[in-house]
Amino acid sequence: DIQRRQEWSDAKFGVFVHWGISSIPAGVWAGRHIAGLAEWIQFKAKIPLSEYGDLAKSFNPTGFNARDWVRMASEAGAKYFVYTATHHDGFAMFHSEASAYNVVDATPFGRDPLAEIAQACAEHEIMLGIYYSQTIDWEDPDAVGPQCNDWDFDPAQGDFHRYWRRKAVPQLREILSNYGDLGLLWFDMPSGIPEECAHEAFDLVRELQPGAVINSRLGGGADADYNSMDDNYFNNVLPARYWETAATTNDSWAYSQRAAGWKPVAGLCETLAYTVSRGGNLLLNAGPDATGSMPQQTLDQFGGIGAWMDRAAPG
Ligand code: JFZ
Repeated sequence: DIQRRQEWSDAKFGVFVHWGISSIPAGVWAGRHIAGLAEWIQFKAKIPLSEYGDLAKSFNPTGFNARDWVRMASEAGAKYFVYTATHHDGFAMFHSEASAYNVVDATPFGRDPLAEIAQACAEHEIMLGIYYSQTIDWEDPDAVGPQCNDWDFDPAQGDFHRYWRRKAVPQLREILSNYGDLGLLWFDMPSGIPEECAHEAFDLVRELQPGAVINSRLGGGADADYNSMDDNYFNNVLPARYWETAATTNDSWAYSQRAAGWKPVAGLCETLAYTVSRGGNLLLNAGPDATGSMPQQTLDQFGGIGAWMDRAAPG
C-alpha cells in the first residue's frame, strides 16, 4: 500500500534503541571482555540460561525516562523510533502474558518501558516501530535454527513450531494490540524461519496494524514493504525499492562498557545526507545503559545532528 510506505519513507530518519538485560554485563562477563556485539554476550560466552536469566533480578533502571529518549530523537530531527521489544536473548522488554521472562514480571523495575515509550512517541508525534527477534530466542528450547541456544538445550529435541505457537505468535499479538498505532515492525535474522510462519507473521501485522510497514528481515519468502540493507551498509546505486540502513554509532548496538569507535558527528551528518539524498531512510542506533541513561557520547552525537539540522535550516 503506497500510503503506508510513503508515510514511513517520508520520516527519513529514525532512532533505533537496543536495550535489554544484556545492557547489565555490557560486554564484560566474569571480568573478561567478550568480543563482538554486546547484545550477543549470552551466545558468545555460552552463558548458562540460569545465570543469564538471573540478570533480570538486578535490572532496575530507575533513570529510565521515555520522554528523555524520545525528546533526544525529536531534537535530533528524527521522525521515528524503533525499540527492541525482544532481542535474541528472548527477554521481553515489554509486559508479556505469553512469557514470564519479561521486564514487568521478572525484574524489580516492574514497569513496562514500551508503554511509556509509546506514550512519549504519541506526545512528540514520533512514529513508533518495534523490533522483534522472530527466529533467534536463546531462552526457548524450541527456538531451534541457526545460532540457537545449543549450550543449554539439545536442538534435536526442539520444535520451532512449538516455539512459534507458544511464544512468538502470542507476543507478536501483544505487541500489535497493546501499544496503539505502530509505524513499522522490524524483524531480524531471516534465516531458518519456516515459510508458513513468516507468512503468518506478515498477515498478522497486516490484520492488526494495517498502517505499519514490514522490513525485509522477516525471511521465509514473505513479502516486505521495504528493504533493510546490511547493517552499516550504504549502497552507491539507487535500489528499486524503499530502503533503510540501520547503523551503529559505535562498534556495538546494545550498550557496551568497552564501546569503541564512536562515530564523529560530522560523519553521521554526512551519512544521513547521503542516505536521504538516495531515497533511503537512516535508522541510527543508541544503546542506553542498564540505569536507563543514554551514554554521554550518544547524547553528544544526536545533539550534534540536531544542531547541524538547525544550522542547515533556511532563515
Ligand atoms: C542483527 C542482530 O543480530 C544485531 O544484534 C542487531 O540487532 C542488528 C541490528 O541486527 O545483526 C545483523 C543482521 C543482519 C546483518 C548484519 C547484522 N546483515 O544483513 O548484514
